[in-house]
Amino acid sequence: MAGFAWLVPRAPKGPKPPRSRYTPHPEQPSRYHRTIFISDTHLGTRGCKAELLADFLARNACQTLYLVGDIIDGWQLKRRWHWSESQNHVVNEILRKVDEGTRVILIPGNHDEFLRPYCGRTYAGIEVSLEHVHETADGRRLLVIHGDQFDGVISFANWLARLGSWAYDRALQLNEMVHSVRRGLGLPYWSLSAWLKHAVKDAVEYVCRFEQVLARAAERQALDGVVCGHIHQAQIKQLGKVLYLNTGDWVESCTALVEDARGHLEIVRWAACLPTPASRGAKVAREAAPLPA
Ligand SMILES: [Mn+2]
Repeated sequence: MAGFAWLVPRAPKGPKPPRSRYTPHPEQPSRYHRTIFISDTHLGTRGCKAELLADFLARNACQTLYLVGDIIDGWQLKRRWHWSESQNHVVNEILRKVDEGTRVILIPGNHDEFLRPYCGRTYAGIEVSLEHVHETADGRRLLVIHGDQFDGVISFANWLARLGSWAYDRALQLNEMVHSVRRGLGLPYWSLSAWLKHAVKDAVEYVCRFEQVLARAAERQALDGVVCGHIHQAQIKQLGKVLYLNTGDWVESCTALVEDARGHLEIVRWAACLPTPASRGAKVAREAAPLPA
């Protein structure tokens, strides 16, 4: 055994790291769902709202948890990896669910496509699957898939899906610069922001086409609906015969899709669910009576 001493973690030297505000082991979850779907958590990035996500996972129990892609950001791994204590809590909460009997299914996305070769295997009790058909309590069959597979079909401007608000802000600054340079050269005004508005219109069109293409994929398999992520826009809507459901993300909106015991599906916006410090006592008391699983 002596040869494996390096496997045993050593106690860290120096001062203890500051404790985070998140309590890793609350008494018990206060909300019960049949199924929880989350996606686009982007663990490994600064943008990941890990503290809120760990809190959501700790307080919400379920029979089945679907992790619908872009859970770990492997692209970020190649650049600057960011891993915080809160992100450890997220992993711990997922593993705790496995230990407590929750079925956890991970469907890799494009940012965690390094997991795709492992589809069909189970790691630490987490099933890895390219896509999955989920049957709701009321018998509807839903295709669960990340959604990036169709980026090639939605051929135009798929880079726009990644155009974050920061890029837009930079572009507006750039617009000012372009304007003053052009003025110095005696050229007429050309608005980059107007061009960007056009691009945003394209982005809206991209979202529309994404929804249509995903709905068609479910229809082709004669399914009742599709659950996806990828575009960071939580949504439930009927598109023809198909129910389109998008889980949203944990970078901006902090949303999850949940199914109750009767098969009713809804979007939870966790940041909006959190009590303000003043109302915390009352809110916790109300949540103490658990719903039937
Ligand atoms: Mn994605």
